[in-house]
Amino acid sequence: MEPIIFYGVPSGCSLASVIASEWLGQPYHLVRIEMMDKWPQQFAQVNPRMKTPAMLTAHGDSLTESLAILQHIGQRGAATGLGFAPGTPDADRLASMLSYLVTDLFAAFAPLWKLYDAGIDDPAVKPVLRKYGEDSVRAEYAYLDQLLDGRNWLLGGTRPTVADAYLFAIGRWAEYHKVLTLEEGYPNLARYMRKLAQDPAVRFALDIEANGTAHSSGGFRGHLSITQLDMSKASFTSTLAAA
Ligand SMILES: N[C@@H](CCC(=O)N[C@@H](CS)C(=O)NCC(=O)O)C(=O)O
Repeated sequence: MEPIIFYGVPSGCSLASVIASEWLGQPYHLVRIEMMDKWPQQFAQVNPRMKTPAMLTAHGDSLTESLAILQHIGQRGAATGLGFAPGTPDADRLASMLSYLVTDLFAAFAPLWKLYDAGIDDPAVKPVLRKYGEDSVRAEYAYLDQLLDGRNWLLGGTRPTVADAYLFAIGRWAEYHKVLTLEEGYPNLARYMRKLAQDPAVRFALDIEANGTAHSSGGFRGHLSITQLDMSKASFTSTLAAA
C-alpha cells in the first residue's frame, strides 16, 4: 500500500510530515483531522493517544510521533540527503537535532498551547503561563538564530533534511501566538523561514492545511477519508500505540 499521513489542523506540527513527504517525492495519501472538532473514533486505532501526526507505512504499520515518522521518511530519502542511513555520523547528527526540536523547542510552546486550547482565564494562572511560555520560546529562538548564522540548513549542507521540515512547522508558532516578530532580533531565523516559505513543498503543505487542496510537485495521491480505511488490517508497531 501507499503510505498514509494523518495531519491535524489548524497549525499542527504534522505540517512537517507533509512537507517531508513532498520532498521525498514518492506516492503517499493524506487524511485530514480537524483538531478543534470531535476527532473520528477510528483514529484511535492509528494512535490511541489521539495526536497528530500519525502514519500508516507501506507495510500497513501504524507509526506515531513526529521524530519516528520523520526518521522513517528521511531514511527512505537517504539517497538524496533528506535523511541518512542508520549508523552513520550524519544519522547521529540528525537524530540529535530532531530530539532537540521535538523536546526542548516543542515544550517551550506547551504553556502557550495550554492557554490557547483550554481557554484559561484565571488571573492567577494566565500571566504566569504566558510569561513562562514567552521566556522559553525566546530562549530557544535565540539558540536557533545563532545556530543558523552562516548556515542555509539546520545541519549545514546544501539541501534541507527532515529536521528543516519540522523547524518550519514549529518555527511559525511564535508569530501564531504573538510572542515575537522574527524580523526583530532573529535575522537568521527570519531569513531561513522566508526562504522555506517559498519552497514548493512547503507552499503545498501550507495550502493543504489552509484549504484542503493544493498542487503537488511531489507524490501526493489525494486525500482519503478515515471512514474509508479498513483499520482492521493495520498492525501496530509503535510502542505507544500498542500500550
Ligand atoms: N509527541 C508528539 C506530540 C504530538 C502532538 O502533541 N500533536 C498535537 C498537534 S501539534 C496534537 O495532536 N494535539 C491535539 C490534542 O492534543 O488534542 C509528536 O511529537 O508527534
